Amino acid sequence: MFFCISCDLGVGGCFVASLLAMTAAFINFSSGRAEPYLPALSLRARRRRARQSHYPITTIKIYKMILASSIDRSVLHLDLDTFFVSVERLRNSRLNGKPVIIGGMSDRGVVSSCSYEARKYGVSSAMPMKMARNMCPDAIVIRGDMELYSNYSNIVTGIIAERAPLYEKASVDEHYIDLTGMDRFYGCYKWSHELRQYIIKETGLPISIGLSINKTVSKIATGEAKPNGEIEVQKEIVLPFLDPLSIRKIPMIGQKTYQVLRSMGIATIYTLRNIPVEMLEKLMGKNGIEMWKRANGIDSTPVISYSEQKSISTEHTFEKDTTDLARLNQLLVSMVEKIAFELRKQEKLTSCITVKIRYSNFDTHTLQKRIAYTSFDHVLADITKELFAKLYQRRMLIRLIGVRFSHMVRGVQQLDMFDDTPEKVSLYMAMDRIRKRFGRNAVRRASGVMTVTEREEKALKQLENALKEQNMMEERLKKYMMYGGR
Ligand code: DCP
Ligand code: MG
Repeated sequence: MFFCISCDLGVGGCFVASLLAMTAAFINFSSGRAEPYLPALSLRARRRRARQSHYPITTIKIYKMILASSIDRSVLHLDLDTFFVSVERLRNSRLNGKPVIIGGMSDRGVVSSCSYEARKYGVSSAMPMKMARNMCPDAIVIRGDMELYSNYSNIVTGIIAERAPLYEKASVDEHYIDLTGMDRFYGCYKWSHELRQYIIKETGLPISIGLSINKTVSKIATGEAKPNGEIEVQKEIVLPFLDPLSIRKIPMIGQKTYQVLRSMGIATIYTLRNIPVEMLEKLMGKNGIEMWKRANGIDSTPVISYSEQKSISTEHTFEKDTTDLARLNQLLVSMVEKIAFELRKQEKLTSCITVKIRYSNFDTHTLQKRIAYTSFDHVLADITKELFAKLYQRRMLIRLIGVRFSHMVRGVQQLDMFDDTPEKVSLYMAMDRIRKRFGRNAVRRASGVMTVTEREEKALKQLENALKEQNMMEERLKKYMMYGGR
């Protein structure tokens, strides 16, 4: 059966059709698999063409992906509904049923979370607060409390950790659980339903879940289950479930990609998955292939256990052991700056800092603290210095210091910007842009940078050490000469 792609209505509808015609590669979907079909060409010409083009290679790769993805998996995705708003409603029931917006209070702040009642007016997260207030003048605007939200986030994680065989904390309010194989003992859906009920009962927070064959489909299912619902998408109905949905529902499609695809007339997942993958590859490179796979319900990314989730750390061993507190604190700040920049680059937040000290006798001590989710230097540096002050009680010579951020989740900076001005957000963004372009040390916090005098002192010390070493060498050489090279 030949398949001719019908486009969703839209300005670029014809564009897709003409692009498809240009590629002259139609897809034979009769077997449910993508096979390049080259019409009206002799067998020889078709063979020659297949040899010249890279289509068959990509197609073979895709076959392999489809095969790999057919291994049965059960992945559960859980996402708390209007998380920050729901927590606020726990402590103030008068907010129930009302339009509520959480975020920076000033006009130049941004929306972090908003209730469904506010969403009806077009308010959405990451929207400038001024715009949100204009859209929904009756909304109750609340300054957020990241410490409180972090606590609730950790309570939910705790409940999941106690019960789930393998789970990943993806963001402050989002978890994945790998339930593969559980069906043999207990129905996956039954288990998921009971877990959801338990979370609601224990925390009072509404949460939605999606159960399916991989992370992408489960996450999309959760989105469809909201608010306060649950959906299971079994393997056989993955494509019919995805087909009518907007491409915007695919997690990796952001605003920009969405606009590009929409301008080409691609609106539904059905249309996207029926575009030849090679064309998407040409258009968007590797991302194009990834997008096509997701649209086809293919995603082999594993659920990464929380304990295996990467941490970021750095250490410094002193050339000469030290007790110089000013220097140690300075160094800690610059170490925090270095790894906090890395954190923001990865669009992550940390909720645990560990400071490590190794004394000159190699005794090693660490101290850690759980904190509210953040990625800001100024917050992290203060806590790091505080931990160091608690840890460094022995006044012995220090050989090494280290800082580590762990318990990381995906998230953006604005999460704890409630108290800060938008200027501070812009400052961070500007600093990171400069660092990305000119290197990590291009901008540094004054407290993490040595003064001219300190730098001169350091250089003098290094010179002294070098002279000492040279003198020692000369002494040894003299002795050697005296004893005739014996
Ligand atoms: N968040 C934020 N800024 C964003 C997106 C989210 O500060 N741009 C915060 C506030 C949210 C929380 O992260 O409460 C979780 O994000 P979600 O995308 O899950 O949004 P909600 O939980 O608010 O709503 P939903 O019911 O759609 O999950
Ligand atoms: Mg949520």
